[in-house]
Amino acid sequence: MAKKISRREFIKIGGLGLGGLALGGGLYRLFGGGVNAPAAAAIPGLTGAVDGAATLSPTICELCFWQCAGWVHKIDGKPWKITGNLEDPNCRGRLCPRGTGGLGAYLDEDRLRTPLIRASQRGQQTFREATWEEALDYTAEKLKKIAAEHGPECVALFSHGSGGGFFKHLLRAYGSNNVAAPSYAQCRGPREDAYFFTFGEEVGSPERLDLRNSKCIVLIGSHLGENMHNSQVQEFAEAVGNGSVIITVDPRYSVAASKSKYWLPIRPATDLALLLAWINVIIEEKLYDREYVEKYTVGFEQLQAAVKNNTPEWAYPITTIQPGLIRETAREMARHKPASLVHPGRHVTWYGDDTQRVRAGAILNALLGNWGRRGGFYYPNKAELPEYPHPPYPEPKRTWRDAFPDLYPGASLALASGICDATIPTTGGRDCSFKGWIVYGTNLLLTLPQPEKTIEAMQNLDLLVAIDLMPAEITGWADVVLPECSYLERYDDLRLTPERVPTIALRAPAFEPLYDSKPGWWIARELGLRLGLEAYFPWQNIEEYLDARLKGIGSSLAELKAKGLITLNERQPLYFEEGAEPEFDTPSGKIELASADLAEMGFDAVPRYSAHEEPPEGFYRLLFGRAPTHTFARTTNNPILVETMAENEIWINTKVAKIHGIRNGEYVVLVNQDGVKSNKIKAKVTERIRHDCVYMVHGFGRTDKRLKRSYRRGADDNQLITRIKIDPIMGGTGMNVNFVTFLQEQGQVAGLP
Ligand SMILES: Nc1nc2c(c(=O)[nH]1)N[C@H]1C(S)=C(S)[C@@H](COP(=O)(O)OP(=O)(O)OC[C@H]3O[C@@H](n4cnc5c(=O)[nH]c(N)nc54)[C@H](O)[C@@H]3O)O[C@H]1N2
Ligand SMILES: Nc1nc2c(c(=O)[nH]1)N[C@H]1C(S)=C(S)[C@@H](COP(=O)(O)OP(=O)(O)OC[C@H]3O[C@@H](n4cnc5c(=O)[nH]c(N)nc54)[C@H](O)[C@@H]3O)O[C@H]1N2
Ligand code: SF4
Ligand SMILES: [Mo]
Repeated sequence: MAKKISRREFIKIGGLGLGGLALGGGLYRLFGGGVNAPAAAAIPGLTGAVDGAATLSPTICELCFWQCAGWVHKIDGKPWKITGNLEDPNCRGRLCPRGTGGLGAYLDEDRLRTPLIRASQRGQQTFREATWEEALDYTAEKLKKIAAEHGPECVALFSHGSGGGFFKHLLRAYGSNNVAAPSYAQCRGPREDAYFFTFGEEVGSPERLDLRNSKCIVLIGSHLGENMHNSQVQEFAEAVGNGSVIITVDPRYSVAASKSKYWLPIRPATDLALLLAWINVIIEEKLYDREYVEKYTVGFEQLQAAVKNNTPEWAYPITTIQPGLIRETAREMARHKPASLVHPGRHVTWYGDDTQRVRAGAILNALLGNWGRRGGFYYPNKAELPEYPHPPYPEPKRTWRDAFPDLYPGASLALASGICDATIPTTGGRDCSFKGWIVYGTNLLLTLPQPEKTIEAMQNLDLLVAIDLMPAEITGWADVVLPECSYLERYDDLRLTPERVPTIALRAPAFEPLYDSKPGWWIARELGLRLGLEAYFPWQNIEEYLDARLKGIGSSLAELKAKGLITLNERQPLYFEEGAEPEFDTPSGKIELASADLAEMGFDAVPRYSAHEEPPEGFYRLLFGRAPTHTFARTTNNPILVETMAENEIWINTKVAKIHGIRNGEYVVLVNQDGVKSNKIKAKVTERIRHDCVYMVHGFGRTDKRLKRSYRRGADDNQLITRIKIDPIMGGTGMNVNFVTFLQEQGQVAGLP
């Protein structure tokens, strides 16, 4: 699809200018050593609380992917604390609880300590300790063999996190472009594609939402405050403080719902019906931004005709939301337009029709006229650095796409789940093209649905390398485990953040790597050298690499080490200016209320509701989400953060608990529709959730014994996700389609005959 290329082109960020930068020193001695710190380093927490020499080094938090810039404080060389960088738009000087507990990632004594090589068959956890020489030689030999026998395209990279960029570079130099991440097909993929089909642009991360100026915010799921993405939560809090109207649609009374004027406890899986009813009201009552719609959009008549019958009365029995409330909330949204925003969501892979559901929200946003408007979606700036020069990458002979020529035409990135499928020789007759997996900072057994399938795929591999910090479940299945040092012990590539205020930020090591762990950039380069790819790694060390990139814009590593972050000067307007004639990267050049791209691919140009399967009698839909002080399973063993929450709970409606004879605080075992059982999990009996679903926080119920603090604490949602609904447009895996009931001690299904 030609448009896909132009999207990629669009995302490649244009030029930038920079000025007014002065070089600073290295680390600062704030006490006892003559303070010479610029304003950015004047951390409030340091005001006289301790004696002794404090030094600061710049970091970028790796506890999640919001990538907040901060400072690591040491007293006499020992870790003290981490604080946010005041100049950083992602954190505005304040880290979230996870980032504040980041020292735990460094201090965790359960960390991987040395390279490991498998000593028996996969599935049995027998490894021998190896030297780096041995482990890297072993890996490189296997990679060479796969390239010679099957072609380099048969190796895929799964990656999540900053260091993944170096492995992506390695893989592309080696000859494969199969780079996947669960953060696409298991997370925000449908959203990016839905917005692309509508506005010709993705939403991106951090999301380009002008929340702080919004007068009305609609959250579909999106449990902000539990989903702790830093500046977004701060802006949401500002909006709440300013009296903005919050409308939260969630079967669960989330933290966000508790801050809302309207909580719509919708029947799970029916949001598309509600969105269509809202569109219907806004069109029928002529509440949309008429001038905006006329000037910037196409497909209005088609949309109007398509939603004609989607009245609030139609939506009521589907969603259980009263028609009066649907009308009232639609009018409320319209009253505040264009500073009225339907949040596009982030983790949106719920029911398999996710691209269309998110698109309905995008259409609503277009009707409210908020794209390019204050309080809606702003236009992010540009942040760019020249690449370190390297030879062009070889052209891969095949990609993951060749295994799926007929499916998921809207996918803009490789599907982690698709690569998994194409590794199993028999899956749906897909070409078994994958022989090697390099897995960087992603714990596939907890984050790819249908873990049995992931295991089957891994059993078909010639090589599985895991580069991780912790003995995560995935490392137990690897042939080679390469221990990366924590983010506090390494440099990484620079953070380029466009947003309202464009910035470039640095992560520098605050400590020497503990044990025999190494930074990702070093591991990738050493593998590159062993594969004969030295032309792609011409730099001797990371300092040289970073300095060269920064010199390209007149800055330097020394400057970034001193400041942590630089702000770029070149700006573009955040909102449409008066009389602007913006071009949208869609087939029509306008915002597409009816999508020509989707129609051409054979999908509905305007989203249409169809019903999803409901839980059988005695079963409840399993929903899952986030807790403020943990990130997935990344942090569940973190010695600081475990103090805040050591296990998860299963939220059960009071009436349901009564039917099953479950008391608050007692342990239950969940069993899903396919008979798969969970680890025991504490019941949270509450009115805060509907009767037809249950809810847990993802990331618990760890199964690797080496994780001493988290082993078998709480339950793992992923284990129970044995069924998925795949989005036909882009291949996202809808995971909220599993149903569970409760087992009592004797192994009987509670409440059932
Ligand atoms: N603290 C913390 N913050 C995080 C993360 C973390 O691990 N920890 N992870 C980050 C990442 S990668 C992501 S993608 C985001 C995810 O965070 P979000 O994008 O906010 O994820 P959701 O899946 O929308 O949120 C789950 C909410 O959706 C509700 N829900 C479930 N099913 C339905 C439904 O059918 N309809 C409606 N209306 N609501 C439903 C649940 O009850 C729950 O409240 O969080 C980010 N922020
Ligand atoms: N069942 C279920 N599945 C899900 C979700 C869910 O809520 N439930 N959420 C989905 C979402 S929104 C997303 S974004 C994806 C995320 O899924 P993944 O990409 O798998 O992300 P994480 O769980 O963060 O991966 C964590 C791994 O990174 C390792 N790690 C931590 N720090 C470092 C480091 O500095 N270096 C290296 N090399 N490794 C490190 C951890 O030890 C762990 O093994 O999962 C998706 N899948
Ligand atoms: S939001 Fe929190 S965990 Fe994520 S990068 Fe920022 S401080 Fe770290
Ligand atoms: Mo995500």
